[in-house]
Amino acid sequence: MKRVVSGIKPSGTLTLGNYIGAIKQFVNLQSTLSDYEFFLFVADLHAITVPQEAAVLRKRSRDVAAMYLAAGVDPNRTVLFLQSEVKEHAELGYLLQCSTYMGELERMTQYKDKVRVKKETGITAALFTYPVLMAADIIMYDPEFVPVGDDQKQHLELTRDIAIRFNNKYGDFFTIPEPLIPTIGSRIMDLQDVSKKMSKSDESDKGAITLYDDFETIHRKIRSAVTDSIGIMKYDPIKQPGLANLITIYAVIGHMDPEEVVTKYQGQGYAQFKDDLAVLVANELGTLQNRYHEIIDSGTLDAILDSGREKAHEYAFRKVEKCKRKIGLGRIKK
Ligand code: AQP
Repeated sequence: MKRVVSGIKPSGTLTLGNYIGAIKQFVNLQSTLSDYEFFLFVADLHAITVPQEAAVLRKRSRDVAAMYLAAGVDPNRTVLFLQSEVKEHAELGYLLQCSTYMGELERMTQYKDKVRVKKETGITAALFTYPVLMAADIIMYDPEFVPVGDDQKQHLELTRDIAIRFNNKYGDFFTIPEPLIPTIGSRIMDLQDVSKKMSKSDESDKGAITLYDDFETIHRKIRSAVTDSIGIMKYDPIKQPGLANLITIYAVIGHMDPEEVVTKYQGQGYAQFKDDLAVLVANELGTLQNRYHEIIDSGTLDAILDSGREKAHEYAFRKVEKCKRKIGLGRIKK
């Protein structure tokens, strides 16, 4: 059976960037790739690479699972689970660390970016080795495809390198996964600082629309989104990056091409476009939030996560046992 694997870490409040770059893409794939099996996890082990409050983390993990279901993930087609409940993830992560070089990890731009910001709070060893655990999360299930946003491209390349190296040394064992990066919306930028991507763990949420925002908040954030003084509707990510970011959001949510959005608002100022965009986003998120509220406190969510844990564990246990034998771990039985 061919497989797709994806995950999101519960490290903050989910943003429109996560929704467009990862969640929506995953749901679309589920309806287009009818002969595939889907594995989807809440990457709580990744969240603790930076300091977290225990109760908040537990709540966020549940929230992420509920949001995926609210967005349309079908539990009959997708194995949905919490990463920390399938212990083999950490085990395979360690085994793969033994096939990964320091130099490879030192080159990871996301690590370098996070170190720059988090210097004063201390850098954990796990933040450094994070991409290896991510490689384990993925190749554990032998997927063909991994839907991610553009920021995860480098980690996916490392995942492939680690899997290829392992296969070269121990014989064909892991499937080499391909990243699936959306053609539009692979990097939604911060609304206040368009040089950086919209992120869920940013201290201020002024530049990020969260999946829980109401219409007034969304309207205010979009109204104050940085654009330019050129005043002409054009999709130009280099010269008009703020506007291009908003056009991208409009295009993805409205199922249009960026150029169609430009044509629609040609000759009008940015204000009308921003007002309409706020309505479009609020409608989409409003529907999502209603479904989320139905799911979050229901016993169904626990039943789905229990069943996901069992199915994922069944696969992961067999994979890790085989992997250990390939490496030479375990006893010789007489
Ligand atoms: N701004 C974005 N635009 C498009 N896609 C995005 N993703 C994240 N931000 C954007 C995609 O969402 C998934 C989430 O992956 P993750 O939770 O493992 O971590 P991340 O990529 O580091 O996401 P964040 O929101 O920036 O989290 P923090 O702030 O905690 O580091 C991935 O598929 C990602 O590409």
